[in-house]
Amino acid sequence: MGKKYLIALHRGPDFDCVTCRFMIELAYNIGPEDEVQVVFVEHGKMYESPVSEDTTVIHADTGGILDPMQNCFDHHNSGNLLDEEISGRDCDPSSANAIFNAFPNRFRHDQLIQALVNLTNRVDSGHREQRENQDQDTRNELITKIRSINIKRRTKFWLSEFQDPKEPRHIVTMFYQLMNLFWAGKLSELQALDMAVAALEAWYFTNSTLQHKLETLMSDAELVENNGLRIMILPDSDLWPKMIRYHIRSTRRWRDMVDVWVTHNPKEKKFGITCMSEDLEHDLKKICRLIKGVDPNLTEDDMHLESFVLYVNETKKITPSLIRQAVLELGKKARLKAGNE
Ligand SMILES: [Mn+2]
Repeated sequence: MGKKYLIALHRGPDFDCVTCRFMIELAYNIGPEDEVQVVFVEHGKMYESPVSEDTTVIHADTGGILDPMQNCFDHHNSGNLLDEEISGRDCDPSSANAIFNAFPNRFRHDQLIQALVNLTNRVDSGHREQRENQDQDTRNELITKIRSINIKRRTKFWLSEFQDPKEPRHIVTMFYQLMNLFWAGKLSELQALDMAVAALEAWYFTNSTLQHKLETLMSDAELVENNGLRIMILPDSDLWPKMIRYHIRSTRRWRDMVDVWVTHNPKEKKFGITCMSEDLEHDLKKICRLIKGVDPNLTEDDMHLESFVLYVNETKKITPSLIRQAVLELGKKARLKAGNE
């Protein structure tokens, strides 16, 4: 049998509430068999109504108390009379940050959650400016989109429009648009919150799976050092080269380790090559010339540059070993150039 939870947040929820609601699910290991009820209370207040004995009541971003043992996570913890040292000390920048610190085993090594909490810390204090600076067109477009949604449908179903958010900051924008609809009386605050939480779930679960896939791919990669140029040849995969590039760039361990990397997608018969250096375009053009040098019959269609990745079609002549040879050649040329200067 599932467990019962009641999560109390403050009226007119902000993005901190969204992040807390999402992180509570991870921290308390809440599954689909469990029952979760979300209630909104006046700013700073506790939920006072009686609940059944088997219900765990969790307060986040309201209640004035920061006490993980009591399931209370409010960074505005000046009301915590039981613990005067805590109220005197610097408060957490957000309640999400307080939850993060309260569950080190769950969150400490989770880079995605760390990034989400950092974002929440920034927007929780500055979301007003963010709201004002939004591009009016994007805003209207989104509002029209949301209006066209049948709000009577079940949350996760009508979320399909937002199910593939690329980054949590897009969800921040989306959430405040939804809150504008709430203030205009077109959406309940629970609907706005649920949509944003579902979007966060989509972002988190897609990316944690992807992150795992990428890490596996990287650990199986071949790293060749040629005259100081570090080349990473990744195993065959159908992962999007742009995604791999983004992952390498945003992971320090990889970023400091690789200069050039090569992917091969045997299904689409395509190679992806990119450089991590600052002189990226120059380097990629050099690779273009090198590959053309090996196969002069190569046409424009066989090779194109897109979003910092050079794509090369696999043909009878353009084989994995040819690409390898061309990329290793780059190491030699780089050394020569350095020697001349
Ligand atoms: Mn708040």
